Amino acid sequence: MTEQDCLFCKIVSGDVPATVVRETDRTLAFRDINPQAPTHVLVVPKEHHPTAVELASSDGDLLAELVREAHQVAVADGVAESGYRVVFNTGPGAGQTVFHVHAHVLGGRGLNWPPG
Ligand code: IU
Repeated sequence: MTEQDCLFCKIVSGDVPATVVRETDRTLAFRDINPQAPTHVLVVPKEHHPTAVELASSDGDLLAELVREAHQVAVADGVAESGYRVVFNTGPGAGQTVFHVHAHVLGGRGLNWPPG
């Protein structure tokens, strides 16, 4: 997939609508279209990076900002105290379908371990 075809690049540019919950100069957080928990928000960098591990190598500060923003989403949704999960699906075998790195922020219900 090229960046021109990337769904999350189109959400960042506003060409595809999304319910945005937080924005910084370098990140955007929006509600997942198919929520798996009462809070299910995706936090993405505005720049295109395919995976968390690639972002860790090329811009570790930006990866850290995604994690800090995930916490701010949890605070804003009132799930930070009870606990929430931050997930980076990495690779098709782990269920990654959009190759623009995104932190899933899940909370608002009991979360089982191990995950499915
Ligand atoms: P994944 O980790 O790559 O599988 O996550 C992609 C997520 O993007 C998934 O949870 C979808 O429900 C979500 N999503 C979205 O929020 N908006 C969309 O238009 C599409 C997928 I397509």
